[in-house]
Parts: sequence; C-alpha cells; structure tokens
Amino acid sequence: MAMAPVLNICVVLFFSILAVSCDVGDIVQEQRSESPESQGTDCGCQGLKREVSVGVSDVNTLDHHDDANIYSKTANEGPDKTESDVRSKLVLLQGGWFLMGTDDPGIPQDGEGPQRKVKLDAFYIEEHEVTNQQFQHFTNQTGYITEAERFGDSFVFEGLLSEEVKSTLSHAVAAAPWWSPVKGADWRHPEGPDSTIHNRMNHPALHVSWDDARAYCQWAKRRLPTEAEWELACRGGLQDRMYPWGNKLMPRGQHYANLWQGDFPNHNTAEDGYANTSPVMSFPANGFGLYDMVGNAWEWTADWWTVHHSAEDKFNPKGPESGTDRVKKGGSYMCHKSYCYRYRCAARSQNTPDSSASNLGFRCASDVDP
Ligand SMILES: [Ca+2]
Ligand SMILES: [Ca+2]
Repeated sequence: MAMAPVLNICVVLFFSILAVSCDVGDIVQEQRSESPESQGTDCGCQGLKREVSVGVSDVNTLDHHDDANIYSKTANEGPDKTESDVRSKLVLLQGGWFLMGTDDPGIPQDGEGPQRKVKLDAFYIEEHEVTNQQFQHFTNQTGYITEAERFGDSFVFEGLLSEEVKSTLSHAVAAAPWWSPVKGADWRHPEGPDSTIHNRMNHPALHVSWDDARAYCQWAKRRLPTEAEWELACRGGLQDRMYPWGNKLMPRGQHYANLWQGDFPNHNTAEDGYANTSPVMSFPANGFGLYDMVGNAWEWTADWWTVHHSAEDKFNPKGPESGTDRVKKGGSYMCHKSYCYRYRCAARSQNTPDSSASNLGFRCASDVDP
C-alpha cells in the first residue's frame, strides 16, 4: 500500500494498491547529477512515474512480453477492413541527414546535446496524435484494457480536477502538488471518474502508457517512432531551430502550439484558446504537414532513455539496448518556459513504460504505407 518516495522532494503516499513514485524524469536525472541547473525545471509536465507493481494482484500483473495477455483474440487482425480506416494519415518523410539534439541545450541535464549528425532511412509518421476516437476504435475491436485501467489509477493535473474528486484525495505531493494520482482516471475519464471524453473525441488520447501505445501501433500495423525519427519529424525540414516553425515562439504574435500561458501551476490564461488539450490539428502544421509535434500531448517514442550521446555520426539510431524508462518528446499543454521548457524539438524527457498521465499521448510511425 505504500507509495515509494523518490528523493526527498516526494512524500510517501498511500494510494491504491500500487507503489508509485511521485515524480518524473528530472528527479531520476538529479540522482545521476546534482546539477544546479536542474532547479526550477521540474514542472511535472513530464507526467508521473509508476514504479514496480508491488502489491498488484496476479490478476492485474501485466506481462509486457506476453502478447496473449495484452491482446484479445482478434487483436492481431488489425483494423476492421470493412469500415473506413480510422487510423491517422501517414506522411512520408524522406529521411537523409539531419542535426539531432542541440549544442545550446535549454535543459542540459536532459541529454539534449551534443548536436550530432544522424542519417535516417525514409519512413512514415502519422500526421497527428492518436485521438480518443481512434483509441476507442482500437479498444472496441480488441477488448484491450489499458494499464491505467488495470492499475486502477493514473496521474492527473490537479488544476483540472473537480472539487468532488479533489475532496477524495488523501495525500499531498510536496514539490509537485499539481499532480495527483486519481482512482478511476484513465483514457475514458481523463480527469477522474466524473469526467468524460464524449466532447473530446478528436483530442489526443491520454493516460496511455508506453505499453498501451505500442499495443495500439501494433494493432494499426504500425510502430512507435524512434526518438531520431520523431525529432526529424518535429523539425519540419528546418535545421538547428528550436521549434517546428523556427526560433521565435510566437511569430507575428500567433500561437503555434497548445502550451501554458500565465503562471504555472496556478493560473493558466489559456491565451492560446485551451487550458487543457485541444482537438488535434488546431494549430498550424509544420513544414512536413505534421501537427502538434510540440505541445498538446507529450508523445512516447520507441527508445530507451539515456542522457549520454556520442557526437559521432549515426545511422538509424534506436537508442540504448535496454533501460528503465522510455523517451517522450514534445512537451504538452502544461509546459511553460518557467517550469518546463521542453516544447522544443531537441527537448526530451522520460517515464517508465507503464506510466500514464493526463498530458501524455503518442502517434505511430511506419516503414511502409499499407
Ligand atoms: Ca494552452
Ligand atoms: Ca504533441
């Protein structure tokens, strides 16, 4: 029943039947390096981390290597060919050489640098984040149950919770009070049991773990993009720019991504039109015709996490052979420069593969256009 603390900024939580840590990528980072630059960058906009499922019953224990446990009998059949294809349109990216990472990192301890030359084969990537509509189609066809549903809880930004749900919370997270593990929060109930996605079917699916995202992409006969593929896609054909559209956050005063305006975490002015997620494709596409590469929802990539990168040229890099966390990219609607300057193409963060939160989604990639 105990919630394991991570460093001294977390308090022990008693919640659900899980042991989960109370915060996120930066904290793991600080364990490796006591860099003073880590101060002030731990926004919680990276989502939250589930630790090993201590105390989870056998019924709920997931074996991520056992597809039979992940899928229903029909899962491997893929999308129903008798219906119109609900999957996202794929955009072909030609690959080739590009500059990955940056030598001018906004958050050095995240391993944003060094900048290195990377060459990729051509690949396809979905033009927008996977939506609730699409994820619902997947679960309807397969009977798939997400990890948040199996664990019985997921992390929600407290500013979005109803007073009723808030009144049921019996804990506090000392350094990240804006995050709460909420019983009954899952992709169908992004802010807990009294919330719904009915009016948000074209918003990104949230509370989707890496394992869930992988399962969706496999069902769709696609795969998660590597971090290198995701970053090439983010850059939209521009070289050595911070954002998918250039170096200026708001060209001509226009918002190009769903981010946080105001004072994080207490006041979101929603100047960009959205205090929560936005319908996918609400903001301008980048040069490749891809939407919401930064902002809206964080996006899982296939790679294991490391902060150590060689400056040597690389061909189709796939990250470390193993690890504990997976890389996520792009930041979310919760990101503000003061706390989470991670809505840049070179920025990155991580979570354990079974983690889920109210700002974390994904999109798929493919080697072929089936
Ligand atoms: Ca916003
Ligand atoms: Ca995104």
